[in-house]
Amino acid sequence: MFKKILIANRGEIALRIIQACRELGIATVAVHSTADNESLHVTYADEDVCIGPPAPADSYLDIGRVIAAAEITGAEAIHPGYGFLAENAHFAEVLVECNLGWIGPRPETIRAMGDKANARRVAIEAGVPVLPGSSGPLADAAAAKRLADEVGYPVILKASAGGGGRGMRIVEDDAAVERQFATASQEAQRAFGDGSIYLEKYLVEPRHIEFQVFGDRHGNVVHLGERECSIQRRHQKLLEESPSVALDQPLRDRMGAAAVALSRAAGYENAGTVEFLLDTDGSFYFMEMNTRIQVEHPVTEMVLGIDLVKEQLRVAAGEVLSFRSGLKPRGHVIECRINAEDPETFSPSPGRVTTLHLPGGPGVRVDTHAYQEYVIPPYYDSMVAKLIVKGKDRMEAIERTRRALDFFIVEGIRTSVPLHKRILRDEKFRRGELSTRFMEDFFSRSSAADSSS
Ligand code: MV4
Repeated sequence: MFKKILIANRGEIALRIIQACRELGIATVAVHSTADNESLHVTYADEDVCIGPPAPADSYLDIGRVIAAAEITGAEAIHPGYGFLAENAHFAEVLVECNLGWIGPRPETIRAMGDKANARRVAIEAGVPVLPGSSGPLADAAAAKRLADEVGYPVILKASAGGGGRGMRIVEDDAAVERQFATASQEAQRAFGDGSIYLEKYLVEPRHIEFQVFGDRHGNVVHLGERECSIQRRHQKLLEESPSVALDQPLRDRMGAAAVALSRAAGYENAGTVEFLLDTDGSFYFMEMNTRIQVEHPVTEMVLGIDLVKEQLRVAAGEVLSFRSGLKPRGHVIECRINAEDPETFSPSPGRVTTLHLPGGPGVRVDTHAYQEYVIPPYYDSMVAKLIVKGKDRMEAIERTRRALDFFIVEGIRTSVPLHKRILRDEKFRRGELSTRFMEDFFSRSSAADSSS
C-alpha cells in the first residue's frame, strides 16, 4: 500500500479522500490555491503545498505545479478526485513518466472513453445497446442529414469531445440540420478545440440511470448497481437515488452485465461509471462513460455498505478487487446536492457561512468541507455539501431526507436546501415518476400552483 499520496483537488472530495487515507494509514499531501488557505482539506492533510493563485488554470489545473508538489513532498501517487484533472489522459500519462502513481483508470482508457464517438463504437463492438446513429464522427452537415433521415427525427447532435451535456443540439426536422450542425461544431471547436460531431436518435423522456463499475489490474471487473440521476437542471444533477424504482432484478442484471462488458472492452481499472438512457418501454442504451469517482458515489456506498474511495486506493496499489458483482442493495438511499446558490434564480451565492448546524441521527451522512465562519470562495464549484440519507425503503428515505433538510441550518449564504424540500414534497417525485424532463415539468407545475394560489 502507498505510504503517502497527494490529493489534486479541494472541497468535500479532498476531505473524503483524506478520510479514506487515514483509515488505511496513508499520509496525505493537500495542494491548494491562495483562495483555499483556510480550507479544511489543508487543515486535515498531513502536509500542504500552496500551488498558486485562485484561478484554477494557475493552481488546481496546473500539471507542472501539482507534480512539483508531489516531488517536493515525496508523495508516491496522486488522487485527482472529480473535476479538475480527473479525466485528463495527458496528466495521467505524465505521472507515469515521472514515476508517480495515478489513482484512476489507465490513460488509454481515459482517452478512449473521453472521445464520446469512439466510446459509442467500443460499446457497439462489446455488444452493448446504443441508440441508432453514427458509427463515428460525421464528415459534414450533409452526412448528418442523410443519417437523420434514416433514423428519423428528432435526433441529437453531440460533440465527440463533449460530455455532460456540453455542445449538444436537438434537431426536430431536416430544415434545421444544416444550421444546428454548424453551430454545434463551432461550439465544440471553441470549447474543446475539436469540432467533431456525432449523431443519435433523440429520446424525448428517458430516465438517466448510471452503473457504478470497478476494475483491478488483475482483470477483474464488477458492477455495483445503479444510481437514478434523472433529477438534474442544465446537466447539473440535483438529487440522486438508489435503487431506481424503474429497475427490477432482471433489468438490473442485464444493464449491469452491459456495463461490465463495456468496461472490460475498455480494459477498465479503478472506479468508473457507465451512463445509460432508459426508455419508457424498458429499453436501455449506452450514453457515455465517466472515468472518475463521481460526486454521487456515496449513494452506492450507503446502499451497499462499502467504501469506494478506499477501494480506489487499494486497487491502484495493485491489490485484488474486494467486491463481487451484483451486491444486493439494502434499503434506499437519496443524495441531495446542497449548492451555495439562490434557490429561485440559481445564481451563485458565495460568502461567509455565519451559522451551520448539520443534521444527524439514523441513516444520515453529510459530506462537506463547510464549517461555521467558513468563507465560500467565488472561484470554484458552488456545491458546498452533500446530504446522503438511507431508509429501509424509498418512503422512509424520503421522509428522513425531509427531516434532515429541516434540521440543515445554514445562514449567511443562500442554498438549494429549500428547493430540495419542494422536490421531496412533489407528488410525481413521491410516486417515482422521473425522467430527464422532471425539473422542467416541476417548475411549470409550481409556477402554475403559484398563480392559482
Ligand atoms: C441524450 C438524450 C436523449 N437522447 N441522447 C445529456 C447529457 C449527456 N450525457 C447526454 N445527454 C442526453 N443525451 C439521446 N440520444 C438525453 C440527454 C439528456 C438531456 C438532454 C437534454 C436536456 C436535458 C437532459 C438531461 C439528461 C439527459
